[in-house]
Amino acid sequence: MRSFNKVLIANRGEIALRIIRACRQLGIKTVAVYASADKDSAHLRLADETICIGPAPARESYLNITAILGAADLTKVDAIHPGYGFLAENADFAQQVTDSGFHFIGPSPDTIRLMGDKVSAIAAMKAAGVPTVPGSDGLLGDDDADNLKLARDIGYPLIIKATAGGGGKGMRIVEAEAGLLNAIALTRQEADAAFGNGGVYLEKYLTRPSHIEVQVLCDHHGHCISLGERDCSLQRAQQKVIESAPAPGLTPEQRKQIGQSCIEACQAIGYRGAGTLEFLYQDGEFYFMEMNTRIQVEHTITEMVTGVDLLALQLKVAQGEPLNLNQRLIAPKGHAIECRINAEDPASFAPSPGRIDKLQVPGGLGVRWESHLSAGASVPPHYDAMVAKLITWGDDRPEAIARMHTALDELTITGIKTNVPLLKALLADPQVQRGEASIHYLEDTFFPGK
Ligand code: MV4
Repeated sequence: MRSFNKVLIANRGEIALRIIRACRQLGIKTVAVYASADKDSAHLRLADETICIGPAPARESYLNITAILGAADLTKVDAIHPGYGFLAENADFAQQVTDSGFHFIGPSPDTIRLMGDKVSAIAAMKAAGVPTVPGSDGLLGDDDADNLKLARDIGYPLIIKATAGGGGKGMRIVEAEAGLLNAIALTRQEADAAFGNGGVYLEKYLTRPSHIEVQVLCDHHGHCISLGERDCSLQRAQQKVIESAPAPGLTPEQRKQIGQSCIEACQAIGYRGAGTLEFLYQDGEFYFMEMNTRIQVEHTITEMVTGVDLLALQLKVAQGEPLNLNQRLIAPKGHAIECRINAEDPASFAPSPGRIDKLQVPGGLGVRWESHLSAGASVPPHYDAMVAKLITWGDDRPEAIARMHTALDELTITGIKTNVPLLKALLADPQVQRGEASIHYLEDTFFPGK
């Protein structure tokens, strides 16, 4: 079993800070790469070494594989952690990392590729016994008559999806047969233009599902555990806003059953590392949507209810350590909520970059602040708007919400605009408090007609 002496973090912001913290606690040295726009980011001060890999635009820095591998060579790291976003689910990057003699902290390139192609991901999960959405069970062919018949058998409304898409890109809802063929052609065209792959598939469209995802972790010795589930239904324009763990409204039996299905599926495909299986949940049934082969933004709420340091486990597993946690020990306790703090105008959602003037962060029992922000630092316009995560834990959902209200009231950030007003409004909403929101609730309730 190898142990890493030094790890390069190929990412920025709060997740780079999170990874550095986990490495430091394990006695692993860290190399933080950064684009020039991030030169005053607080996490750089905690890294053992820092290297500027390019100018601000992501394609010239955080997406610049040559620059990242060059930095890894220069600093003689043992492994590279991709974080989330950027190159985290890029199979070619994972391949080039291992071809260059470094460990990639994540699953194999083949697994990343398998899950990146939605049709192959669904086929693999279905074969392993995971419940999937009734649909075309594969790519649509070019025969119009076949597609019309297939659609009729599934039943309208339907949704057409790009197999190379994901995260909401390359999807089109079809209400009735008259629109089917045109919708297939359009979705193919858009997918080909966006992903270089026009493959599309069909699914029954679920009209008011929740979005529930299951966190798994698998070691290199075939041992997988599930760390429970998260509800991520509160989203706007395919961007999660507030996440909760555990998912409200599930029975212990449902919890156990879906967790077991995910473990068996991961074992069947030889999954390694941290992963998340995303489901739509409607009328008591789960339907597999896609699998994320990275650590996710909202890993934090799973950590709060299980007490497990997911980043430390991810690193240990990548070093070849056997999971010393067995499933019986994972007993989620209490309830956790995460609010994503975005640098954006609360009314228009336009990005609001700028220099942080004052920063006063909340604290107290059950309150967790995850951010690289510091007073005087700048929020560059080049990257995702999320600048911090505020997480609270309580014995139950009401207590977690009460703590979140107090924490949001304590939070002071001046110099940029943020979405805190929307977060407060959401947490004051009775349906949100009961944890009964579907994926359309936020938009339908707070931005009707948008
Ligand atoms: C769906 C769906 C309803 N029925 N598939 C959105 C992103 C990608 N994960 C797939 N998505 C959806 N797939 C079927 N058969 C609704 C969505 C969807 C969605 C899913 C989860 C969270 C937020 C969403 C927002 C809009 C649409």
